[in-house]
Amino acid sequence: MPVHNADIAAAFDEIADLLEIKGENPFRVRAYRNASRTISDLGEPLHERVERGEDVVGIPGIGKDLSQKIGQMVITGRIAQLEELRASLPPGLLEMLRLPGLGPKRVKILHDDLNVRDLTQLEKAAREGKIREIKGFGEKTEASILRGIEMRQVYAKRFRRSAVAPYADALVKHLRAVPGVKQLELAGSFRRARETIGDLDILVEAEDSAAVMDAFVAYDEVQQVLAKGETKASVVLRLGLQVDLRVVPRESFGAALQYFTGSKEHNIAVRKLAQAKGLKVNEYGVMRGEESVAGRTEKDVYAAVGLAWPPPEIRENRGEVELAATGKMPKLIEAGDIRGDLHNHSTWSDGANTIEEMARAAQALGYEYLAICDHSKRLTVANGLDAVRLAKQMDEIERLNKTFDGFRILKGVECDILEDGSLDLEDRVFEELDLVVVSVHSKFNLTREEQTTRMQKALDNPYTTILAHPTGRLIQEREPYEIDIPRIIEHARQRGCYLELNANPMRLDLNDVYCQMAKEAGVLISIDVDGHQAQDLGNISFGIGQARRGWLEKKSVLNTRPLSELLKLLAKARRF
Ligand code: DGT
Ligand code: CA
Ligand code: CA
Ligand code: ZN
Repeated sequence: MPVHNADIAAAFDEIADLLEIKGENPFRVRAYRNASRTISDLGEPLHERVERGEDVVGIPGIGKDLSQKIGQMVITGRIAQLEELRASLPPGLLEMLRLPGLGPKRVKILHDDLNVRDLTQLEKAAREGKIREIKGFGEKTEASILRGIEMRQVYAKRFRRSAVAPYADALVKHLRAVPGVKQLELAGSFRRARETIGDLDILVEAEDSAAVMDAFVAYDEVQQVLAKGETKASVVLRLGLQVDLRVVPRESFGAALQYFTGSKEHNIAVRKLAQAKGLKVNEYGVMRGEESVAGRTEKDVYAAVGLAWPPPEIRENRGEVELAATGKMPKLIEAGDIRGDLHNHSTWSDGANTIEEMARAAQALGYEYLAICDHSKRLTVANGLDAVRLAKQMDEIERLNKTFDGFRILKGVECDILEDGSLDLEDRVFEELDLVVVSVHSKFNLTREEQTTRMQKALDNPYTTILAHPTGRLIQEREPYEIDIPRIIEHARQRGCYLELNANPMRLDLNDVYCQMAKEAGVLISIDVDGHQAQDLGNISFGIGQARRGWLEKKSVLNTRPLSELLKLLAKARRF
């Protein structure tokens, strides 16, 4: 795995944070921050330069010292100075740094003024009302620190789906290779495509159960074996994730898969229905008295209870059992239904690839279109575009479009929503664009009423096409801001514009429940990766998983439309 520019940038940012906590020379701190920004904006992968034996001195802001550190990082994957810095500070301070709203400056003050060295001491100080006494902190900060600590403890129990997925794939491959394995399925929340995973559940049918158990506990990534029996074992992987494995007989495989896929609430509803018919459903089969009437496949199990087969993603007891009883099921959207992506960045703002590279990558996926929506000027940290640069970018897109066949780059912008709900660029700038994506990147702590009104006002702009990442949450890192999404959905319906399901696996915003709500209201959803590099286009699978959990069908999604139809729908969202 090569070291990406983003990794180097992150390392430099961390060095800057740690130096700042230590109270080092602010110019030195700034040098690392600037270098980090330069590197993330750089089109060219630095590891290639280093591998060619070239020097990186000469890139603005990268002198001899930083250049050496880049070389070290590319070759060894680490920077010695960063590791020394980490070791020289109480590890608790680094945890404090990760709380929302606590930057290095504030962590340093807390450490110096209150001698707080970790989250436990920080929580104690907050509970004792000591933090509000510090100049510049106040009651609101104190409360938000307490809330942040509380959420950390909640987050620690679960993993983001995207963090689990590569481990799940590798483990599945390892187990499938065990001789005698007939069937293998991932069950539980992972199969239901939940955005976070508590533990991973695996079901296997095998000729030789002992061989599967042995291979499982001997797996490379296993850190600890919690239990190992004849047909059941549990381990903890190095990343801290628990995995439960069960070997089940062929005639029960479907029943076990149904049972261990869950959700618990779904299963309870299914069992209740079965009971009314004099049947019992358990992990071994569907039983009438002592006799098993189904169990080999999941479809058989549902059919025996009089239900259509519900896709795993909607098994949350949100209406699917009642609907399945009528023999119907929604035809959920699939990855192949997506015809293009409507929210992507390029080297013009904070993306790592050029417009052309992004477009070629999209075309290679079989897409018909890709919208370039770089940030607007207020986002200076992301090198946001003003009217002049946006006009130049449009020229480039027109020039590039002449070189493509059967594929179109759409002209867009991700325009910042200002505090009062107005947009960061003047309306006339939007005139020539195909679409205007709007989103919030600041003022997350407004009241619910203020935030909702702000967003409504942004939707009211006659050029607004899509509201991106509407709740601003970062899974396992930042809670959504206070906002009344049902009201936003209703407003989007009246206004005739669209809402995004951001497919970045950190965001998945809108969430499943809100997607379902939007579908019922008839508001089209745009599923977009918000790509900052070509490989991000692959994140669409996470978006599809969440969309399916939200009951979305092909027709509920804007970017399943062929280009000609899409252009009509984009134009239709304009109001003047
Ligand atoms: P997770 O691991 O927290 O992300 O969520 P799940 O849904 O994977 O839950 P898990 O691993 O505890 O159990 C997997 C499935 O097995 C669950 O969705 C339903 C079923 N199951 C487990 N324990 C029970 C139980 O006590 N009662 C019922 N009805 N089902 C259970
Ligand atoms: Ca589980
Ligand atoms: Ca489990
Ligand atoms: Zn974006």
